[in-house]
Amino acid sequence: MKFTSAAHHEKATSRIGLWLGIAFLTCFVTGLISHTIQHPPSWFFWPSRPVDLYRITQGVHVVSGVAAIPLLLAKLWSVYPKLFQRPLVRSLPHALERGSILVLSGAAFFELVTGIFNVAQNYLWSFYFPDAHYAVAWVAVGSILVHIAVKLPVIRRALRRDPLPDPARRAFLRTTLLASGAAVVATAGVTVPFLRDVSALAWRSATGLPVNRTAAAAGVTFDPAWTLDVAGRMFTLEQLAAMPQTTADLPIACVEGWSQSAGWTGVPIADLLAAAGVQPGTAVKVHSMERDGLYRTSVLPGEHTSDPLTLLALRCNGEVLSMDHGYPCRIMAPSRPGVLQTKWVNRLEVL
Ligand SMILES: Nc1nc2c(c(=O)[nH]1)N[C@H]1C(S)=C(S)[C@@H](COP(=O)(O)O)O[C@H]1N2
Ligand SMILES: [Mo]
Repeated sequence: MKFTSAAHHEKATSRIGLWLGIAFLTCFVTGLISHTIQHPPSWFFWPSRPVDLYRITQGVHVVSGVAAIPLLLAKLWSVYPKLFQRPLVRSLPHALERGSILVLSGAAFFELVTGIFNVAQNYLWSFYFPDAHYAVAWVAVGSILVHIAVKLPVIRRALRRDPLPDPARRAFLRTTLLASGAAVVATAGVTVPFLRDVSALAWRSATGLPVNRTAAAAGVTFDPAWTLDVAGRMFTLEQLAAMPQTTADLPIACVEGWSQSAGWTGVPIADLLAAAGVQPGTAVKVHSMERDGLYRTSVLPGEHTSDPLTLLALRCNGEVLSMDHGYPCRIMAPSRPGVLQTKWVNRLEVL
């Protein structure tokens, strides 16, 4: 392709840059939400309703990240001749501009590639994904801001409407949007129910409710002597099953991208805490039978323990829980990341 072609026009570049900026900002904000729910500072508040709230923010995170990949490729394609222009550095602003593009492209690639591999549950690296993905997100956003600041005059000129857009340029923009849309449709089925059948890459949720970490992988086995410790009071499985049960459609929304709803039945945590003499709305730490493993415990904030749909679930879709889904009981709370829906629970500790 010649460097003078439609793709390399500054208007095309700026238009794609604008879309890419919107996709990245959306991805960044929803990513921050996800990170903060999992590492909540004291001021943080996350509502337990609507039930699908976290499922939606995390779905938007994954979908906007996927949409950004073709946009990033098109953007790089549309500017690449410039990347080889000599001299490499002309002035301080020029050096800043070049440096920011280098950091920006590197960080953006890192985020999108690690994100996709995380969705595929394919960990080809040795670093801890959430920390690295979170840290590099700030680098990406910082360099985007520098890039926009440096390019503002060009962007302003370029984004002004022109009366007669050139057809080749429009075709390039259209192709870029189509590629982005196709990437979304191919993957969004992992989280958007009505796209499940058309998404080629939605293999995680193809058959029934996916399992993340099987009982075997977690080293958890059935223990006939199991009891549940609620703030020092013990409950047997028979006692739990004899308490009034609530059934609700609640999603598991995994940070790895998939989400799926099921009918969960169990004892509301609020009732359990009341039965153990604990004040309603108290935060509790949930412990599981898992010995090690990053997700063997989680914290249920007061907002969640007082919600009548926050369940200690004993059944899924009418059946007793399978070992892999957390037998004898697990947390199923509305608007909560999958990693915090702790399985194989044996203790609720008041915080
Ligand atoms: N004890 C324990 N609970 C856990 C996990 C775990 O590793 N250990 N994984 C979590 C993750 S990441 C998800 S997405 C959900 C998946 O639940 P499922 O396997 O029943 O679909 O369980 C959560 N509960
Ligand atoms: Mo998960």
